[in-house]
Amino acid sequence: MNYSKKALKWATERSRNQPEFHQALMEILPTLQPFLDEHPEYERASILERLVEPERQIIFRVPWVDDTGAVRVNRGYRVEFNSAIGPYKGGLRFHPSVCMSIIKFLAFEQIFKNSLTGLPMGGGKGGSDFNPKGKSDNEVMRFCQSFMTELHRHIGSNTDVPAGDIGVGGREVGYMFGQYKRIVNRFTGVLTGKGLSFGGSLVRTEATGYGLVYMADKMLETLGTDFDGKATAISGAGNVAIYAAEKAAQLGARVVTMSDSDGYIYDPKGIDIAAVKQIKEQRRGRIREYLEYREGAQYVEKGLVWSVPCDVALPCATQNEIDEHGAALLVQNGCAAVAEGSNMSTTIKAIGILQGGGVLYAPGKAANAGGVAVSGLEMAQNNVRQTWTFDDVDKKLQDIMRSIYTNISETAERYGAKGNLVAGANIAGFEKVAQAMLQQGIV
Ligand code: NDP
Ligand code: 2IT
Repeated sequence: MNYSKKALKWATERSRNQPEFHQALMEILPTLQPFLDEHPEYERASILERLVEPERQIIFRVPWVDDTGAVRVNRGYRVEFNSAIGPYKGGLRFHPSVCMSIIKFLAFEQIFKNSLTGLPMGGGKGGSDFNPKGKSDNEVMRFCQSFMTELHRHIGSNTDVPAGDIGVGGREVGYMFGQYKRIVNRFTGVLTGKGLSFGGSLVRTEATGYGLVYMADKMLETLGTDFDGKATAISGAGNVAIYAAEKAAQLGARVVTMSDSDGYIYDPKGIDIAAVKQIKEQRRGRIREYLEYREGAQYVEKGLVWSVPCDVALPCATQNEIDEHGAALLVQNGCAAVAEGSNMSTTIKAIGILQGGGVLYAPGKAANAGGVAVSGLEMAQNNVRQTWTFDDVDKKLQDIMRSIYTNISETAERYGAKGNLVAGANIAGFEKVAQAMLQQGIV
């Protein structure tokens, strides 16, 4: 049995009942084998066994009081997975599905993603099974304060720097930052995605979605085309989906779908993004309300976005949102490129169907790295107490996304997997982290 298979078996056996984490291991470890064949020193140093074991996993109680005066209890998590190349860095997810398996898969992916950005950031992720939906601002504030009352002792601007993810945006980061500052009596860049008046970076709000489209644009370029006139299917209607839609439309795409967990909208004329922003960012409403804004649009309750024919697909909601059925539909309908805004959007079998069906496919750890990349730029600005302009940051984001694309496609080719951006991203992300771990000794 080769080294990556041995390590996969070992890691799977010691993390029972963690299907999402297993899926991430299965997607990543086997693709590293060609690199490991060239570098036997990594097996001698048990790098994979160390890589798949988080440096630290924190689970804590989060008690809070709701608006009726009832005491509620949620569970908080932070997985500090790997700090070989920088402080732990990664978002916080507030969603009822959150459990250790999901946080571990996200933190594990984050190690590779952060490495690909070229910035000095290790991998981490956290969150809670708290459901922000239907909660008042005051309830969200009290929850965030309680969450940070415990989390604060584990994080720091040179230790671990959280940010947003599903259910955590500017409002939540603001409440958590306020509580952190109050407890430690220090104003530091301990979180990213902060408000612009207290250390946030321009472009951080847009970064994941914009970066995703910059990456997809490079993919289309290698296929000899561009976004102009392309029917683009987007899932989700949150932070990543909205700014992916905005940038795709700016590049001439016709964004035909967006969705939330209730259903999707189809607008053949191209989605009115200002309307979606008003529904989601202002009203915190449901995507079905789009019908109030546009005639000729349709709403499909519980429908599958991927059943709408498209040239480009940008999944921006959650893990495993493209399964075998969805992938088969995309191939059938002649979709040319899929770039993942969400983390692990596609099941392993579905990835095989896309790649086998001639669809150019970029995994989330490369395609959605723009968010954490601009988080890294926010940390840099906080460290030098400066604020860069929108254009400065946007330009840096474009450069980073382009260099990630070049790096992963060249790496794939170098290891005999031309066009396989999964292998390219995994090997390129791993290379730097593994080298750092080796040089730092047995830690
Ligand atoms: P938001 O909370 O802003 O939006 C999430 C969107 O996805 C909502 O429309 C939500 O619908 C939908 N969604 C979430 N969970 C489910 C589910 N289980 N089933 C169906 N729909 C669902 O989150 P983000 O936009 O920030 O994150 C979206 C994805 O992008 C996640 O996978 C995240 O990990 C990834 N990502 C985010 C980054 C960031 O900077 N924010 C950076 C890199 C990746 P509903 O409102 O009905 O729940
Ligand atoms: O998945 C991700 O990369 C994020 N949620 C963003 C992490 C960050 O630290 O900005």
